[in-house]
Amino acid sequence: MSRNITSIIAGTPVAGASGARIASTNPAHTSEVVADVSLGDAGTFVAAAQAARQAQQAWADVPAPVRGRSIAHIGRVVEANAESLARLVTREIGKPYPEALGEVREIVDTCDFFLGEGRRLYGQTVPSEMPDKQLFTFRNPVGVVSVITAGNFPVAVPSWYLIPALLCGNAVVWKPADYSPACGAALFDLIVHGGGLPDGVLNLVLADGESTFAGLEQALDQGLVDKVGFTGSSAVGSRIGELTGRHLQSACLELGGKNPMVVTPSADLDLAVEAALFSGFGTAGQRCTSLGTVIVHESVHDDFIARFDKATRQATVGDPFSDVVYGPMLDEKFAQRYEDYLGWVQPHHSVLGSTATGRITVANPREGFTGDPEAGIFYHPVIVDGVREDDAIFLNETFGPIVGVTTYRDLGDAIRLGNLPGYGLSSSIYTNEPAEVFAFRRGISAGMVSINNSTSGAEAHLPFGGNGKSGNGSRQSGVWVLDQFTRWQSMNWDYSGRLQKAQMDVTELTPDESFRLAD
Ligand code: UN1
Repeated sequence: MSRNITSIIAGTPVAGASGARIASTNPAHTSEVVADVSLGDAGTFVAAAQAARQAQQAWADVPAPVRGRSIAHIGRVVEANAESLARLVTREIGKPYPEALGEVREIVDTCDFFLGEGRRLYGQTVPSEMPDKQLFTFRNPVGVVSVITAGNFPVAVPSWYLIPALLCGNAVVWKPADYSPACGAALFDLIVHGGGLPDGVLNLVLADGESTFAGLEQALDQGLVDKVGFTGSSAVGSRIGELTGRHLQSACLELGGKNPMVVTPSADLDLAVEAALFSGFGTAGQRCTSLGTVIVHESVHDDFIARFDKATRQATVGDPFSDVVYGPMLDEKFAQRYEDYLGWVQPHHSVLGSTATGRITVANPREGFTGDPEAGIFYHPVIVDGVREDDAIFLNETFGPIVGVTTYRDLGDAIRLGNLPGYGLSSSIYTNEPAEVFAFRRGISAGMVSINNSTSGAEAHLPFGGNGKSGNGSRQSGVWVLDQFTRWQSMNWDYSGRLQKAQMDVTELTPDESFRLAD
């Protein structure tokens, strides 16, 4: 069944399409239309920001514990709709159904965390330098938050922004990816209906990237947006950072990754191979936390690569509603970009993991494929061994089912290689040596470090985010994200009945620093 969807501003669907009309299709069966979409334009974005601006103060006036109750209800309604939302995720972006259910679970986890935060949102009472004076801190909402998200996690990652932003008393304009609009509309409905949100507190804008950017620029110029959250490529993230910087704002940026996995001589190789398979090829390698390069000690390289090759050849690829390691690419545009990355394979590399490379078709088959490869956008998994540190494939994010392998001699060099591409999102080390664990943790530039675990699969209440090309140091999730969606206000209250001047009217004690104990 296909649905018609459009932007929703102040509770009202926007009639007509000022942008294009597009069809969102199922990447596992590209002839199946999931939704007919009326895109808006830059003006739609600005109108949504105006509606948010109008609704924000009244929402901030709702007591935080009541907003927390709203989040609690959203969690329960998402849970009650988990299977139908997960089915939609699988249909619209091709994520295997058990993973899609996990993605929905991540929204529920986020709601479960923040429902209680409505009763905390703690400020502090702080002692003053002076008598009869008291100091306090308060968290204030930022105002209007614009959230622009990718479609590889079309509902979980948006919830990391939307749920805490709403809980903190902000109004929101959300622009989901243009290849996952149906998932966007479904999550929008669950949040608005489930949470009982007043009109305009959450607004949905469906638009292409360039119109969104133009709309965001206009809304910032008009003073309608106070904070931007963006998940997507490093290239677009740096444009957004530049734009928000001009308005003296710092965006919350969650960008790409070239996530390393170091496999040391003491590693349990079977465990490392299982993790490399899941983090390299799960979600067809299209997570920002997907494995980029395995950096394996030269003494275990041959053994590791033989096992990794075998496991990858045996992995089932195909219909995301059946039992597969991964399904199709998210959308044709990712397939095209992925073909470019395949062009980075050089004669000095050895290619492993499948019977062929490139698109899986009847003429270019994958052994054990489930379903009809020609119906969708499916690609062979690729392991590229013998990667060198100046190879394009080593230095750049390659969103898709491709994993590089290189070797190292001492751990310092493995850490250097892990940091070399200049990203810094996630990382992993397989070792049974505690000293190696802590040396790696200290040396690696990534915001997230896994020990004997995959680079992907972060839990929803630990700080999530990266450094370098992966982001500007902002962190999402847990209590840490509250600093993105609130601003600290400090207050001092002098009830002494006189003007007590800070630093000047402070009582001095008379310490004797020359005092020594008698021997
Ligand atoms: C992303 O790909 O943008 O840690 C986020 C993970 C998921 C989130 C990935 N929980 O792999």
